[in-house]
Amino acid sequence: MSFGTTNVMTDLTAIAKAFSLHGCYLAGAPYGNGHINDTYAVTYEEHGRRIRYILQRINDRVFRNVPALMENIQRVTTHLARGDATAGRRTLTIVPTREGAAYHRDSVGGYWRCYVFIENAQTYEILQDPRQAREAARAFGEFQCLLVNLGGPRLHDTIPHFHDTRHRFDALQRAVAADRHGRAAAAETEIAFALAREAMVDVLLNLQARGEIPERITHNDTKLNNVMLDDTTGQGVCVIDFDTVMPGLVLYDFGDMVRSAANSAAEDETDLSRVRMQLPVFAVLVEGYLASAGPLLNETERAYLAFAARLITFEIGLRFLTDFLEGDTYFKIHRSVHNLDRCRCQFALVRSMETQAAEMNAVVEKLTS
Ligand code: ADP
Ligand code: GN1
Ligand code: MG
Repeated sequence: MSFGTTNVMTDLTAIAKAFSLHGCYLAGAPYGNGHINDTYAVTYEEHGRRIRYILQRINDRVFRNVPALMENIQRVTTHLARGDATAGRRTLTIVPTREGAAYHRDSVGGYWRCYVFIENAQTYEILQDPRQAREAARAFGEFQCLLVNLGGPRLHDTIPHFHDTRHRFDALQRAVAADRHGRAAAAETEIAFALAREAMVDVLLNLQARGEIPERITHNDTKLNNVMLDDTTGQGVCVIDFDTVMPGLVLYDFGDMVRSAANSAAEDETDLSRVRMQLPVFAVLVEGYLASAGPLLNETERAYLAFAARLITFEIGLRFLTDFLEGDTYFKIHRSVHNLDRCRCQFALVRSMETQAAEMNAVVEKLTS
């Protein structure tokens, strides 16, 4: 499967025609900074008004069962929209194909879907203001709460073992042993950093196996750029990117908010002296998250909030490192050592959280007592 079409305009017009969109196609262009799917914004003119939509080619190398994934998303979006008059802005809305399906297959077998564009709101790659952290965390916490009473069968696991840190650690070890691209030497320091932290990987898995932390429906990809913040009020209006909404642990969701929002630098910052877990932002994240999800959490979940941030940052570092060693087949990259840079940044953040572990736990204790 190839990503990045050579003739985007022509393709997009043809793809857009498959969906139940009205009016006149005006323009379309790549949009956003996701690492997985190919996202485009398309503009239509209808009765003199310009209306935008999101068209996405779903990465079917990453998501092996797109029909199951879209079934999850249909169930989740329908549930979130129920009884909410403002749902068009507050949750993703699938635009069906002209045949009424949730996705379209193009002439080469690619999977496409269309969403209503959430206007007057945006996503951020790096936090601009601590208030954004509060709103993002509150919105993700609210999302978890709203899904507590999703009826019907268990959601599909769209990526098996997604946040199974033991599985991710073992995958790294296999990639190092195989070293199929001769890159292990370049990542010697990072590999050693990872291997020295094996003790972390089973902690949440063991708590889950002992029944101390429950499986719930979680988002599983709660980075800052997966929540839209209102341009006027700054409120977290809409959580997006539902591809990994499936059964999981709320702690991973909280942890990934910290990884992405409390980092003082970008996810791929190469000047590691700029990478730091900002304690005041962490405190605001805890506060925002507890404001919505507080009543949902049990004692153990509360006690592991700070640890979860360190664990998920470590896990995502492992994934970037593994992908680097395996020849960059998973995450989109924009330069040759991009995945290694991302890994280094995640590990620098882990280190920063290690040195601030006591302070992070003290913040949680204060805000939960
Ligand atoms: P990926 O899985 O590749 O991360 P996303 O679904 O997160 O893809 O979309 C990528 C970016 O596109 C988001 O970060 C966001 O900026 C933008 N985006 C996605 N869906 C919408 C939407 N419904 N309205 C407005 N912007 C959106
Ligand atoms: C990917 O799709 P996107 O860019 O929101 C990835 C996450 C990683 C993240 C790291 C399905 O998220 O798991 O944490 O990159 N999504 C998938 O930035 O693997
Ligand atoms: Mg995304």
